Amino acid sequence: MSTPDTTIHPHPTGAAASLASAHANPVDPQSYSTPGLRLYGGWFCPFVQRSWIVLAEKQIPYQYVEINPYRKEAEFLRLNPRGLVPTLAVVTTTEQDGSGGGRNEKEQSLGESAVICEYLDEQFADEGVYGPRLLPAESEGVEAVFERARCRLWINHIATRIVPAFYRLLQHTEEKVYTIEEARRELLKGLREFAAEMVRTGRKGPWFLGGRFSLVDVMLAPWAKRLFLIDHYKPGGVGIPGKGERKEEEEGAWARWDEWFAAVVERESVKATWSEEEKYIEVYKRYAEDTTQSEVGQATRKGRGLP
Ligand SMILES: N[C@@H](CCC(=O)N[C@@H](CS)C(=O)NCC(=O)O)C(=O)O
Repeated sequence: MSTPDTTIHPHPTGAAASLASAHANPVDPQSYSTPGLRLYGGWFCPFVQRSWIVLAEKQIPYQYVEINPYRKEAEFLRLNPRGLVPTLAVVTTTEQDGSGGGRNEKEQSLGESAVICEYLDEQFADEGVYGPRLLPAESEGVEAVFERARCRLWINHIATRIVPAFYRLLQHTEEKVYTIEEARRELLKGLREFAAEMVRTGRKGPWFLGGRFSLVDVMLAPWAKRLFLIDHYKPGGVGIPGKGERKEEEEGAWARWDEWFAAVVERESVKATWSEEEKYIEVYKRYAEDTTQSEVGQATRKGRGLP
């Protein structure tokens, strides 16, 4: 069936095009002690960008395969019956019993961006090779275990407060039972609460954990990068108050938001996984006009939880 979604621009552009072409070839799992990875992605998709950022951050070997998830092709559905990107195919190899060096290959797959990101951080944990862990690890001590739980709490805040509010505002039309102001207030509240948590901990450094970049930053970065679409399409835009327009009690949180946002848009892995801005404007028109048939779009329209 042809929908506004099946005809979208077919491949990444800009920096993301260079990154995709640098990762066009399959990884030979025989040559690694770690699994061989294939990321099925869509250049436009913020959930995909999360996984792509983690692969880039940790310099993990992988193959990038661009697909249109709205077409639900058979090979893709075989890997992920839910038919959503990101989907990560994972090839592991094991020694063949009693043979002279032969290896067996096994392919499995994972969906769900947050699950994929945690899997990558745990599987590629050697800090000497893959850099700092993106979630505090048990080996860092008892404080780190608590910090990891706090990270998950705020990853949950992003998933349940910020991301749904982003789509409610972007898909707002005159026919909705809620007003654009209500949608805007909801998104601003989610962002402000996130920033207020960073103020509360009082850490130096731009990231959620202060000096250390983490999965919390990764989880929100793709929607932070896409806020400009709301400014482009919706009257009044996101409405983050500018300096001098802020209520006194909110000044600290918005200043902290500015600091986090400035750092996130300059992060190499975020820039490297980003296509040309005009292409996002084009591809998100169907959200702004509320004609998308995507699962996210339909769930938002029906007031249900996101897929
Ligand atoms: N909860 C999923 C959501 C993934 C998702 O909705 N991806 C969209 C693209 S942005 C998709 O594959 N849509 C296909 C469809 O709606 O049919 C995740 O975090 O990975």
